[in-house]
Amino acid sequence: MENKGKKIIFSGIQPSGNLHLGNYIGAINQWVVMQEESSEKELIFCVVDLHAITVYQSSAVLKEKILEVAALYLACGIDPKKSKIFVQSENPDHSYLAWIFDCLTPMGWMNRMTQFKDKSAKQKESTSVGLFNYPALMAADILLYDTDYVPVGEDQTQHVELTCDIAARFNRLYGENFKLPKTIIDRKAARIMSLQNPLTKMSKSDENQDGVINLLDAKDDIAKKIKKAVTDSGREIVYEQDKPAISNLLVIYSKLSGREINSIEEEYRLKSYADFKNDLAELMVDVLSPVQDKYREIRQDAGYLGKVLDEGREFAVKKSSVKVANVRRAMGLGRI
Ligand code: AQP
Repeated sequence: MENKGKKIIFSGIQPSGNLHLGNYIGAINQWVVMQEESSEKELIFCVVDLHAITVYQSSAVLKEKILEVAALYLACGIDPKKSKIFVQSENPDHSYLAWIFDCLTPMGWMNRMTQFKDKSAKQKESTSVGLFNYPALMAADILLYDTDYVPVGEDQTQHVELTCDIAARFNRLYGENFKLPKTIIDRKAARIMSLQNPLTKMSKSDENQDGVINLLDAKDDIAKKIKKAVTDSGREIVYEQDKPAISNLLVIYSKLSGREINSIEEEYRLKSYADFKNDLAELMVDVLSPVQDKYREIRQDAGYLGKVLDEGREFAVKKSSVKVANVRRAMGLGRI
């Protein structure tokens, strides 16, 4: 294999809406750190559009969001010389292997997935079979590339555990074909919460967009959203369990500035919420402005983005086609 000895890292984000501060702090920023840490890794970042359609997406919007997400990966610092970026649906091996995993996965395993319970509760009658089967597609994404590590937020660990169960079951039934991946969870990585309801996570699909800072939000919108952010009773700017709103803002401040929370608490000990919020809005604009400038530059050069995604797809297909051929051979599928 080309990258013998290199550890493979795979992750992705759904183009199901606007990328937000949670995706940046909880995912992309960590990918960039990993990318810069060492060259002994092969990093693969996918725009997981097949996952996005587990919930209805308008075709015109989806088309645009796919390019937006890919361009934002680059604008946030993913370097195509060091990492691969591709669009999931451009490699049909993902859905091919997902079907095989659907057939291999007992309903009971899927029934245990808490994310399905949460998301289907919101979708009600329109909940799709695809949303239920989502973890089988995620298992295919990961296992196609002999992934060693999957950097994810805590909400995704159950899916990676299921991926290992599916891989182990396949290996038991048909022989060793899949490597069992591990999750990388940065314990210090925060779960960024909605600015309007600090008990729910910041989410693309949140109906109340005042609670969500999008990476491409205009300067004034950022300032307005921070100003409107709910706060807790009392006036102290401290990180405490019974102060979820101000704690969330402190975590965001800390993640964007690289400073420890207690040093921020100390700085604002005698200051007001308004002072703190003004400074946080300014910090956010300082961090997001260069990302937005870079994003605009990338979108103006469609040829460059196309080339990055073509190269990513070629890399992905080359690797996954070998895996799928082995799987077909192992299972007796077709005339291979
Ligand atoms: N609020 C968050 N805080 C920290 N990390 C987050 N992630 C998402 N939201 C937060 C991390 O981003 C990665 C990609 O997530 P995704 O877009 O594939 O799926 P999601 O977690 O379902 O994201 P959303 O925004 O909530 O999308 P919708 O509303 O479409 O369901 C993951 O690593 C995730 O942990």
